[in-house]
Amino acid sequence: MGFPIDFLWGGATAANQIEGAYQTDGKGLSTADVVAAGSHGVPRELTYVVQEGKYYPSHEAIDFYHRYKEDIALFAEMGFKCFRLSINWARIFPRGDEEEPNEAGLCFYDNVFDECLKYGIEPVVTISHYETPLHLASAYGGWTNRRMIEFYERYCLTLFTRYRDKVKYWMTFNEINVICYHPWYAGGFGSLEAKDGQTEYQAAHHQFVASAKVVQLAKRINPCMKIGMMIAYSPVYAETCNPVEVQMAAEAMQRRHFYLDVQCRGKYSAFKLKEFERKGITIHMEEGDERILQEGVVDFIGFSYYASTVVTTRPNAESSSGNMIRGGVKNPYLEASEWGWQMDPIGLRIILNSLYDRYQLPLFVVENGLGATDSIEPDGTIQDDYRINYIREHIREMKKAVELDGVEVMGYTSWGCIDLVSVGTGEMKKRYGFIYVDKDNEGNGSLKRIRKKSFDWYKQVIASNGELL
Ligand code: BGP
Repeated sequence: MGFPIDFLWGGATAANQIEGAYQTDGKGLSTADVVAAGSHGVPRELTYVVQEGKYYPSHEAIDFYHRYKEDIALFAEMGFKCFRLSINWARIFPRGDEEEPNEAGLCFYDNVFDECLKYGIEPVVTISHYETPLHLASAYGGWTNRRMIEFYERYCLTLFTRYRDKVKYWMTFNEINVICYHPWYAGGFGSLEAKDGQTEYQAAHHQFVASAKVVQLAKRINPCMKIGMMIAYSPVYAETCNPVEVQMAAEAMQRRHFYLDVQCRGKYSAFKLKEFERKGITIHMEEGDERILQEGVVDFIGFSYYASTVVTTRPNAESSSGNMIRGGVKNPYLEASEWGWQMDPIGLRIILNSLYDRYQLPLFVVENGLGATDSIEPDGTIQDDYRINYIREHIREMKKAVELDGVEVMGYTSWGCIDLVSVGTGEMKKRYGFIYVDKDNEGNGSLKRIRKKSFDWYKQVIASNGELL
């Protein structure tokens, strides 16, 4: 009973949200470096170049680049078994299309991985997490261009060879399904928001092929490597038992399953091909692409889960502000976070089951957490019971999926284990961490790290392998 003995407990981050040092040691600009901060209700601005006088949160972030030793020591103190981080592509290939990598960038991640391994922390690496070298976006149109496959392969060849004996777990693209909603983040083209259409799906196809190719590449370099996909996945409920709404909800789930089908089963789903036909979308495939997709299926499914959504047929129904895969209406049975995300721990059990039923692959909850405002008490402590409650309830439901339903879950990494920059708003105020970072939305603060109440709580969760919640 309980979680497997080798369950990967830990925390998750992404390079552009923590590292800072955006031009240090030869790093090139990335697509994340030209997105200025917004705030709750105020959208972020994509400026395409760095503009004087604008505030770009990725430029300093929480300065993990210079403080990784201190931060990893804190993760070790919590007993982390793994640490999910991403590699900033523009540190390794500053423009993206060079033949040779930047040695200083490679050294930085050598140091980070060595620091993790020193404490027995397994690095779990996202190869592309919402950033692309800016040059690849401006000169090639990002993932709309098929040449991205070759640049990505070269980048991966460099990583797999260099970190052959340091990194076992990799994920090819963060939230691959987000490319159709936020193409700049996920694909280095277009704008911050978009409707799914021809351009987005063609870009997704290039990512599918790139991902499948590097799954095989990794196995050639080190057969022990485990390569996963990563998707933003959450349940969509019908507001009533009206079959029309139930069908709407099923179609919303199909929009997610399409990405999983390609990366886990190795082919395009029938429902998607029909949809493309109806919409006049044609995916340009080259000879051999279908075979590549079939031969490059992933070893595990990583996914992010924060909140569920509800669909309705009611016209003018009040919408909920949702999350990255947004939309939907208010769920009267759930409470929403300060940022309007409808918190739904049982939803986690539901999706663990639906994913496992459908693919029978090991599942990795690589993002889950509560973005909330924290305040420092007069005695210097941070009493984040709301965060403890959120994570506790989600772990409880994950435990049921393991114990009662027999779902194979390999790990859990809470999102933003240390406070970091929010993707959606660019804020620091939307905090997820067990560790507080002294920095505000305008970029002021000492960057000092402070353990929150949740720090000790999570430590005990890990020490008891999820028994003491
Ligand atoms: C996911 C991203 C993460 C992270 C998280 C929280 O979609 O993969 O990078 O940021 O969402 O979102 P936000 O930062 O908007 O609160």
